[in-house]
Amino acid sequence: MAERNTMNTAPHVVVLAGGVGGAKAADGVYRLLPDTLIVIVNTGDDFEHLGLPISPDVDTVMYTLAGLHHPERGWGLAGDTFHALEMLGRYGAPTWFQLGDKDLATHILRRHWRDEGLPLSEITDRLRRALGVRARILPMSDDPVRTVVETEEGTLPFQEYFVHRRAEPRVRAIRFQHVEKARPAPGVREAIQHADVILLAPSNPYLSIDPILHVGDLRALLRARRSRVVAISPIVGGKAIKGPAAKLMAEFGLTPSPLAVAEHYRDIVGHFLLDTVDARYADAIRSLDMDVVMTDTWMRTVEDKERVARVALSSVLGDGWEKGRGAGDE
Ligand code: FO1
Repeated sequence: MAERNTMNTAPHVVVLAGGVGGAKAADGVYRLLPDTLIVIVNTGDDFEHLGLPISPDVDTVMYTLAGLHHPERGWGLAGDTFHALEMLGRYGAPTWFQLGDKDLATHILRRHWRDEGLPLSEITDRLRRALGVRARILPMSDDPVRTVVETEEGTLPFQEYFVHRRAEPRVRAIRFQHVEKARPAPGVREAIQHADVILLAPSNPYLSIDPILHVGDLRALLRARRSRVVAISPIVGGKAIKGPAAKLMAEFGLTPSPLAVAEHYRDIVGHFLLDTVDARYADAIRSLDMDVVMTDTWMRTVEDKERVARVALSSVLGDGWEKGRGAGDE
């Protein structure tokens, strides 16, 4: 059942996001609620490369909300060039991680501010404000958490596995180094505690959302707010929308399906947004005590993103929230 919405003000929405899929879902909400959205972003993918601190998912979300993202790749900046990368290659430096010329400015400034002692959350806030992004973007933690992937070919740091090795090695396990010491970044716990809706973006559950859930007591906080949490399936028609989620599920001995995603989230999610092509899973997901809503979840256009966001928010708030009065007032 959707929550009764008796709010007269814009709902406060938190999106838990990884990279490109997370950015798309956040962008849909941003277009509806630019001033009350808070995006909590995975930083397990962060790494230091050529001396620069790279936060790929934070940047992907930030560039997307700023309307600056590369439209096809999803990561990096539209219209960027790679002259610096070419020069690095001439020096024999590694070029497998494609840092664009404009993108480099972000990493250079982040390096500068890190060296001055600023935490990632403060740096991210400065960057997003400078780019005109009205929503808050919170890294999950200011403490370093590093995703490492145990593969049949040995242990690989996340970007080695994901970008350099194109997610090809078979995965045995995923670990989040240092997560036991990581504290949620300022504002993260409060955002989850006070949100009217918490949206789990269709990001990779194992590589992008799990790192966030492992920080401090965040999973327990979400469990306590389960009736406010809605997840969008990243698996549609047996395939991942993007990236290796379906391949990973198979390697973990699971059938890639929205049901496997729902089972993974069963303790924290009360509402599940299922693609219409996967309607046959609706009853099984309902039996996990989740409310199921169906729509076309493929987000190709701005209109798609807005529509998916609207359906997700309505699943928790009920219809009518956009008019500033809730279904419960009628
Ligand atoms: N992804 C790639 O597949 N290849 C790249 O060369 C690459 C460079 C890159 C540079 C900056 C940035 O912010 C992201 C970049 N990504 C690249 C994306 C990124 O590494 C992954 O998509 C995420 O970590 C997974 O969410």
